[in-house]
Amino acid sequence: MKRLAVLALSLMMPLAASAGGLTVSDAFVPMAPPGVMAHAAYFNLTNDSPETRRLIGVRAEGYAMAHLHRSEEMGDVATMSSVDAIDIAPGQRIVFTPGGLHVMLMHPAAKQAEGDTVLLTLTFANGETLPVQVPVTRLRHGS
Ligand SMILES: [Cu+2]
Repeated sequence: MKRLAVLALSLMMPLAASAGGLTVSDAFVPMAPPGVMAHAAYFNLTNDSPETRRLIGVRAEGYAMAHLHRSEEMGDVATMSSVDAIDIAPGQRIVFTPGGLHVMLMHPAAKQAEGDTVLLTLTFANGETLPVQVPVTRLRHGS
């Protein structure tokens, strides 16, 4: 039984994508609640290169818009603001997580189902792009 559990876990592990010393791992997109036209993508972004890299934007296939956002709580009120750029120092890992940094996905062309993937393309100030296939998961994963 233990072996089966390990196999199931490895099948669920999201694939990592990397380019030029930048690696995206543990990426997931919780499904949008019914009737909601926006949801978010989360992942870890690690810089193993010797230079600071600057994330300046993101595209998402199948969505009219995708933006870098940061959630903040002001007392009882949760707010989001857009983020123009994120610097990732050599050796640094930036964590996109519920309640913090996230990629806002707006106006999907089609409803997502669990097991679908969303192609995100991260764009950097030096012109580099990093494509990553992000699995769609059940609501509230990790939150
Ligand atoms: Cu947002």
